[in-house]
Amino acid sequence: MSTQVDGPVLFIADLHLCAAEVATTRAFEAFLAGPARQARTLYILGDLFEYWAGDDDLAAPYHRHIAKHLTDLTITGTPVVFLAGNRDFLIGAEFCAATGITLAIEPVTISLGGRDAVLLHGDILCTDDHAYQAFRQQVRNPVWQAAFLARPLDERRAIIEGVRAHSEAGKQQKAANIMDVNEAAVISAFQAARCDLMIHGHTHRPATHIHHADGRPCERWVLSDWHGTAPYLAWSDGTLTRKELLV
Ligand code: LP5
Ligand code: MN
Repeated sequence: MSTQVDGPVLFIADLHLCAAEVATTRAFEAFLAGPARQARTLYILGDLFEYWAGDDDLAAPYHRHIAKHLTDLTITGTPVVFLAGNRDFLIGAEFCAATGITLAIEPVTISLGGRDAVLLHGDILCTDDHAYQAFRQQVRNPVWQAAFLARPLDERRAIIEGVRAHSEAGKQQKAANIMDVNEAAVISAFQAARCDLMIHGHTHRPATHIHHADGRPCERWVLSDWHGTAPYLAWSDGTLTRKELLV
């Protein structure tokens, strides 16, 4: 086992892995066996899975398959840090133990060559989406989660399918700007983290934005979602670069 201390730091999000997405699954396998092997650390900023109903769902062959590929990476010495997304916040200790990844609670501040960067999934910044934020507050409550996880897996899957249908229908009615980040929430996040660099996913709007917090220019890098290729962000030698592994 070795740690790639001189390798790049990599960031990915919004893969939405599921058995039906064969090309994206292949892209993830190739990414883990390729660029991720050289990484100093791989940060997964949420929505690794299309949804996660609880760690007992690790018994599903597809989930075991993905877990095995993650384990193959962590045992060769690449640390993998996972921040929950709005679809896989029920990933817990059992999944982490099975794969060797580390669960971190957002916001996470890291140092990239001496420059602090704050990492988030991004959904918490979408404060204009009041219906979603109310939903989020409910399902992120540990008491609610314990009660939900106590239900049988089949029942949880059925409930999630209902929420997904509701969410997809609701998104058709919501204005696009409601589902993007709120400027004031972004500024507050920069101020709270006391840094001028932010990396997040969730919105599926890959772009680099400049904001001004307390008169300072601050960079916000939005990660790309995955559709059959492996788009990622790499930090190396003081520079962030968007890359994409084609499979
Ligand atoms: O994920 P994305 O980007 O498509 O949409 C999100 C918000 N939607 C969600 C829901 C997830 O996509 C699907 C559920 C994931 C499973 C989590 C595990 C366990 C949860 C158990 C729940 C009981 O997060 C969407 C945002 C969008 O991002 C952009 O930011 O708009 O938010 C919504 O659509 C939420 C609605 O606004 C409110 C939902 C109320 C739910 C009521 C359910 C009623 C039906 C129940 C039937 C049994
Ligand atoms: Mn998301």
